[in-house]
Order: sequence, then C-alpha cells, then structure tokens
Amino acid sequence: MLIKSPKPSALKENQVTDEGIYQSRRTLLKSLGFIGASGLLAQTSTANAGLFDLFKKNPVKAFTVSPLKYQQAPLEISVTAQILTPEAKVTSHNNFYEFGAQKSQPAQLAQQFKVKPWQLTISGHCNNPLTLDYDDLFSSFELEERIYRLRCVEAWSMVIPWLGFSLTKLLQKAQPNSRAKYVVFETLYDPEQMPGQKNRRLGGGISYPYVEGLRIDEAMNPLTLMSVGLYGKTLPPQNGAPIRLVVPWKYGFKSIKSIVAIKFVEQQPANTWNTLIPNEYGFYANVNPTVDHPRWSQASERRITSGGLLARNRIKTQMFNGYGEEVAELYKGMDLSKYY
Ligand SMILES: Nc1nc2c(c(=O)[nH]1)N[C@H]1C(S)=C(S)[C@@H](COP(=O)(O)O)O[C@H]1N2
Ligand SMILES: [Mo]
Repeated sequence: MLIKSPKPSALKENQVTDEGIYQSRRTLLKSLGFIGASGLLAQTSTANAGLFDLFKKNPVKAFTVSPLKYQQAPLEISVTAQILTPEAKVTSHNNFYEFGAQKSQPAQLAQQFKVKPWQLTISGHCNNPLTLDYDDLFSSFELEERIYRLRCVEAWSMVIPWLGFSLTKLLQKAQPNSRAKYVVFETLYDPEQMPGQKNRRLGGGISYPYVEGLRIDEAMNPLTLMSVGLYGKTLPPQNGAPIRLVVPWKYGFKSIKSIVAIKFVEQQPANTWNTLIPNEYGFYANVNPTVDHPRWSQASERRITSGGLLARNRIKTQMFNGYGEEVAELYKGMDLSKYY
C-alpha cells in the first residue's frame, strides 16, 4: 500500500503537542467554529479567557535532559517532533522596536496600544485597490491555524501556533497587474502610541515607519501568512496586533508587525534592517546555516522552550528554516551568499 507521507516541513498539530491535548483542543476549536469556518477569536485582552487554557493546564514538556547527558553541541532535532514554545515565552520575548529595543520592553510598553479602529490599505499596481477595517481582518478570509518555526537573525527560535490566512488570498483580491514585481509592507507610524518612534535611542536608531518587502512570487507562496492571532486568541500588541506578516523560511525581521499598508511596486523596495546596516541584513534574509552573519554564526540556534538552565536547546539551523521543499525553487540559480 502506498502511504503518502507529509512533507517534512509540515508541522502537524499532533506532532507538536501531546495527543490527548491535541484531540480536546481540536474539539474545542471545532465547537467554536474555528475549523472549517472562520470564527470570532477570543480577545487577548480578556484576561486569558482564551481557547488555549488547555495549554496552560497541560504545559508542553520542556526539552530537558539529565546533567550527565548535557552537551553543548547542537542537536539535530527531527522536524516532525518539535515542541511548541510556551505561550508565555512567545508573548514576553519580543522584537518590536517601536516599543523598545529590549526583548522585555514590547510586552510592557505596548499594552495600551489601540488596534481598533484599524485600516489596512492595499494599493499600487493592481486593478482593485482595497481597504480592510478591523472587522474585515477577521472575517474576509477563512482563518487557519499554522504551526511555524520562527528563526530570528539573532540565532534564537520558537515554534508558534499562528492563526491567519495566506497572504496570496488577500493579494488576489486586489488583482495585481503585470507591473507588480514586489510587495511592500508598512507598519503603523504613530509616535504618540509607539515610544520607540519618538525616542531614537529607545527605538534602536531605526527610521520609522518600519518597512519590509517581498518579491511577488515570495508573497504569493502559500506558506506566506497574514496572522491575526496566536495560541487561539487575537494577537497581543507585542506580537504585532491586529495583523502581521509571517514568512517562516526567512529571518524574523521580514515578518513585519502591525501592518497598515501593502503596496504593489515595480522595483525592489528598501527594507528597514537593510537600510540600517546593509552589510549585515539583506533584502532576501532567507534562513541559511551556511551564510554567517558578519558578527556571529548562523549554523545553530537556541530554541526557546520552557526549559531552565539545563535545557538542551541548541539545535542545528536548517536551510530555509526547514521549508526548502516549498520554497527552494524560488531561488534557483541565485547565489545566496550574495543575495543574503
Ligand atoms: N514593525 C516591526 N516588525 C517587526 C519587528 C520590529 O521591530 N518592528 N521585529 C522583527 C523581528 S527582528 C522579529 S524576530 C519578529 C519577532 O516577532 P515576535 O515578537 O512575534 O516573536 O518580528 C519582526 N517584526
Ligand atoms: Mo529578529
């Protein structure tokens, strides 16, 4: 009998969580209308009254071993046996320089961030420019849960259950024309709400608004996600509420947060980190263990788990963050050390 095996990059929910939790979570998601149709998300702000209390009651096991077995060498982790990063870590260890350049600052300084009303405009070289308001973000497209690895260029990583829809569905609605070669994304500019935009030091020296870009075929790849939630709730402000991009095969800085504008353009656009330090951060930013950052190795990464000091969490970095089967084709014939 021929058994179709899933693509190695696909993280199935029953492979990242314990089977019992997975089943009861599925039932819960189904009863709330999540699976099969887009349901309303539990609001993050209502003190943890979300779907994923289950995860809190049944925390996923940390990656720990006995001290004797502890070793520094990076582990080869099977991509099908990965562990979700605990929600508390996902929402407290952030990069969102608009709210401060230290990992703990966004969770503290973004709590009053207003996401409603919100407007996301899609414009540029397309036949049907459009604007989505806050409610449209959650109701225009069927929401799916996608469990993706997120690999920051700083050599740490997480595994996160996102909620969202493929960017391509939104782009198709706008009907890009033949001049649309790249897609530009822009974060909200609001120094009154975002202290890092007001204070250059707090904001890490970046010129705001934060901008990012993708080639049109990268943007149209089905893996490219517009996320409106994580762990079954709307996004917390520190993770990019109300809507952010998630490009799982690229370094985390491509996954721009709190997006207000998407534009189809002809020329390769500037992106924030490339503008700031061009020899360290490129436009493509594909995860690549063979191309080091000028100041550190990219061959391995620290997987953020709930583990303590002995957590055996240094793992080898995978080409395209393990999503090569879906995306390697996009870069055929390109010198990836030149287009880093
Ligand atoms: N607007 C904006 N988007 C951003 C950033 C930022 O500073 N500003 N940081 C990026 C970086 S470097 C990473 S690793 C991810 C982190 O996402 P997370 O905090 O949800 O894990 O967001 C990316 N998106
Ligand atoms: Mo990052």
